Amino acid sequence: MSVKVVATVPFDGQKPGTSGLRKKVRVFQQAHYLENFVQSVFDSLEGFAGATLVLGGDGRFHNRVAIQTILKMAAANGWGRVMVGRGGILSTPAASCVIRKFGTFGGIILSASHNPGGPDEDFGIKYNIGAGGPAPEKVTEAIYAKTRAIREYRIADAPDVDIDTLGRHALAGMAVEVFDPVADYAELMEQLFDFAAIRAALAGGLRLKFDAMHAVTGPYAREILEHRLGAPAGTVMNGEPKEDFGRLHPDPNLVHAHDLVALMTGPDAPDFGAASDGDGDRNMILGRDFYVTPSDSLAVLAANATLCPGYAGGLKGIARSMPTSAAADRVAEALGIKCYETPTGWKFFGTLLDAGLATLCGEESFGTGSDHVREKDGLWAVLMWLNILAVRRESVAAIVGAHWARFGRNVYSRHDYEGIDAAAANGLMDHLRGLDLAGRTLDGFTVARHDDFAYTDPVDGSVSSRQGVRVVFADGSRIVYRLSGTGTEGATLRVYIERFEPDAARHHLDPQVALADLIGLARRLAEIEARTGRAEPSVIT
Ligand code: VG1
Ligand code: CO
Repeated sequence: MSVKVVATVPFDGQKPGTSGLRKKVRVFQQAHYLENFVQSVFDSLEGFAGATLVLGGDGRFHNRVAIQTILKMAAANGWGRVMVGRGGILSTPAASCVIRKFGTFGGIILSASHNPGGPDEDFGIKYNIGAGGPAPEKVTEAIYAKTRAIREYRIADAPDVDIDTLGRHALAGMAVEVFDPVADYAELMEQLFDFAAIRAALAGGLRLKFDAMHAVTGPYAREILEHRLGAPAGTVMNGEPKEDFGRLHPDPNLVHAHDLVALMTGPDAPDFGAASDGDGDRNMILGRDFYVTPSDSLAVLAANATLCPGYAGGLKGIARSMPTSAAADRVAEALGIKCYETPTGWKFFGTLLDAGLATLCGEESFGTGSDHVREKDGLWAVLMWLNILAVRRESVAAIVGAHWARFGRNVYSRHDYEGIDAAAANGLMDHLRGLDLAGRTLDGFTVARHDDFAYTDPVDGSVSSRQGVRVVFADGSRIVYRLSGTGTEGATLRVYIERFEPDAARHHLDPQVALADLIGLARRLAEIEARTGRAEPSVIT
């Protein structure tokens, strides 16, 4: 094999964020940029000689180019085999599934998830460990340290591999196995959920629509929903993965999934609607003219999990990210199990899942999942909802309404201020940290606690600090502020507002109305308009 050793110098800012390294495509297109990062990943790992790596991405612009580069670098660095999803396609949860099923050393996922794609948009890369989950912070820190010291990388001098033909190919002495990215994942879903019951419900008139947003879940949803479950052709909309996601913003929320939302709120709406993001790990759940917040979705899934064959034995525990509402905590309490509170990002759930402390996990950012893989999983959540609908034979709104009536409602909203000036955003966070709020009463709310969330992992003892400023009031209401770690332009401020409402007569109020006083307080406390120039958030979920 002919290996080139290429001299290079470090790039600034190759620090993985909430979920891998995300930058503009143009940044990744610079000579040596991707190579530096990939070599740094390999240099931070030990013992992979001859081992297998899983590789794939969400199909966005630059995916194919990056895959060829990574294959040649893997060969030159001594990997034994790389398993590549056909066409370079592999959803994030399917990558986790395949890493676990075949016991591979790890995997590389190419995605900027919910960020737009195309030559002027975003690209991303992240490394997943052998357990199938995102690299924990100690690994991402080691990778970052390598990026700052890198002097050379290794790459095979070989022609491109045909990644569109299934089967085994040779690349400079390494095996490249092109596999069907859907089959193993679909098989796992069949083990967890009652496909016969869902099929019967669909045949009996349950109508659904799934918006793949021209991203990676199209082929998965068609195979599972239309072929295996018998939903009519056309159930999956925007089902062709496109390099620019058809110029859509592949973020399944009320703003960006507007076609689906219009359908679900229009005349003759289906019973159930759902959407997923760029790389297939997020989900949005809708009923007929009804939006299920991700925090509520986690709680409802937890309360109904035993209706699904894969969870019939009950849950070991639940885990949620700190900004996620406490709705799941109430279910955990009723079930007599623990609810863990972690920092934002799926990488923090891995140790809890591996140790058997939690079965279900969720984030307010449209992420839900379980111990079946080590990533959040969009289609999994859709199937779990379908399984529950098939058994309960009630509408989405009725199921959520009954849930609130039993547990009370954690009224919740997130306000995002996207693309604001980074220095202003950091100044705002410093201002919030510096306030002296404990014990004070603001607009009638008494502050019980004011801190910057820090987390000690109960399994491995690792500590993560500065994970979000919390202002918690005596009645349990709270405001949380943090800056996004997935954006590529300026900064994004996220404000999370929550209040517990036990009174069923008030459960059907619009959260923006029910939370209006806290929303106003949140803006004033952080001086959002004065510091960012924004009077209103860009996205409300
Ligand atoms: C956001 C979400 C976080 C999620 C992360 C990755 O991070 O808030 O909950 O885990 O995206 O999701 P941030 O740092 O921008 O708030 V995905 O689907 O983009 O991989
Ligand atoms: Co995603």
